[in-house]
Amino acid sequence: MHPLRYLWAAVALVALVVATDLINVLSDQEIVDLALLSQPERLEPEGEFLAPFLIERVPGTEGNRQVQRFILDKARELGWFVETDSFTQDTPIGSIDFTNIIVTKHPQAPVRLVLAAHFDSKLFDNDVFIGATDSAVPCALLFDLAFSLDTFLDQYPDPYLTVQLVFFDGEESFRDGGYADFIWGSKHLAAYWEQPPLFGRAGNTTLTRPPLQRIDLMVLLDLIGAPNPSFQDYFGNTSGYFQALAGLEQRLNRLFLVSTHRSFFNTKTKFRGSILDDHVPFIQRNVPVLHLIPHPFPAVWHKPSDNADALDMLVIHDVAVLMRIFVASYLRAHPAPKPSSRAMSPRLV
Ligand code: 1BN
Ligand code: ZN
Repeated sequence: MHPLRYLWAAVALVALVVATDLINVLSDQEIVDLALLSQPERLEPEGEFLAPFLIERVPGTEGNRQVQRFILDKARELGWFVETDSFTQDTPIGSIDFTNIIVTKHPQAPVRLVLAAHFDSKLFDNDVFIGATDSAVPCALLFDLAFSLDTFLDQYPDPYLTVQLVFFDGEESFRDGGYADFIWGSKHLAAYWEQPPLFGRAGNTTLTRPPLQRIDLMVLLDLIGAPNPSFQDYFGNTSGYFQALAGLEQRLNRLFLVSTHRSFFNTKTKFRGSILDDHVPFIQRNVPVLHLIPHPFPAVWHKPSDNADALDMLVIHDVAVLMRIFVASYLRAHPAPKPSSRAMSPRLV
């Protein structure tokens, strides 16, 4: 066998082990209990989590600032730790202020499972663009996840791993000017997070490491909410998590806890090609990424018709339940590492 084949076989084996671990870590009863936490009305177009995002929210406009205030208010209501990353940049339409918002359950936990989406909407010169799937629904799903799982997360008062939400600003280009005019917020945050925190640079603990190195996995949600999504296995190093999502979806189906009864995950073929999005600056810095964006994109993509009428509430509900079960399984499967006997043994002189 060619040596590369051994490598691929090893990668596939690791993916299988990761997937099996995550799929089975919760009991049926725990899955049922978590699924029953759903309050689908909060994710409806008039609902508490979605309605505030269904407005034009182009960076630097009042609509964008209104959505920022909503995210900050909701995060404080949750009682999670809130940070902002604000900066100004020259863009093809002039100098624009951007703000990324980061919301963390347990900021002292050394390692983070990041769930991310962009809250800005694309500038249309002669039309109204709401971007219901792009990315109002993904942002609402982040809040649904945080509110519904908060009590579960309280069971880990001093955890090793915590949940961190990232709301990116400026994902959309203003004038389609290539990479320079695109993903303004994520480029800034990834570069900022390469630096160690300003406080406590002395010492070398996980808390003084650059935030980028504290990310265990970044799950980026985009273009979700239209009927019949088909998520693809985009990256070999997170394929195990992709397979785990597909396996958890099957368990939910068997337990009659999802309503669409057809898989959202293409587990048959590996995706060829690349999709540019907010994950790129993080991938470039070796952060493992799971990209939850359907391919093909929704038919309404970057059209004025990407509004509340484009949404399939059953799909949104099913994705919400699946994300909740995935995150709970992920936390359960990643307890704090036991100190190794090497680290515990007295230093030999
Ligand atoms: C996704 C949603 N994207 C923008 N809105 C990223 C993208 C832009 C993907 C252009 C492909 C082409
Ligand atoms: Zn878009």
